[in-house]
Amino acid sequence: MNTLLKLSLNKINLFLFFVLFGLIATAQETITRSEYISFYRYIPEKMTWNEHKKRAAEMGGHLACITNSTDNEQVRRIAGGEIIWVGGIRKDCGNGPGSDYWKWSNKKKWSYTNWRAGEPNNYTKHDENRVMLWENGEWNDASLFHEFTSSI
Ligand SMILES: [Ca+2]
Repeated sequence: MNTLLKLSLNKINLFLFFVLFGLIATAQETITRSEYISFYRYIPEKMTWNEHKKRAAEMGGHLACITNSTDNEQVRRIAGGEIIWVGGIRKDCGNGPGSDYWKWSNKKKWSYTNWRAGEPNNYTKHDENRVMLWENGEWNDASLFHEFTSSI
């Protein structure tokens, strides 16, 4: 094989390598990006938190677990002005706004909050153990026995 042909083949190989590398990188980026896009569905029936959790599981999903302001706004918008249950659960009897006291029902990281001023207040002491969104998207801790709509 002459040198010129060898050089051309090397260039083609190098070119193919980068094309393949590019395709893999693009595919990985698509997968990574899709993890950040959440789709929510509004459940208009007014039920307790546990009833909504059960319904979500039957539909193959979870109550909405909100980890950024975009998701919070999306959930608020599809609720159309209704108070709505989301997947926030108080870990134990203590009270505070952060991950020491709260977790998401689908085990997502507790990394974002939108508590209304003065919340969570555990108003009825050891009873306000779930998270609901007010009409404006602010959060409140409330008793799981209240009947609201939900988003999954
Ligand atoms: Ca409260």
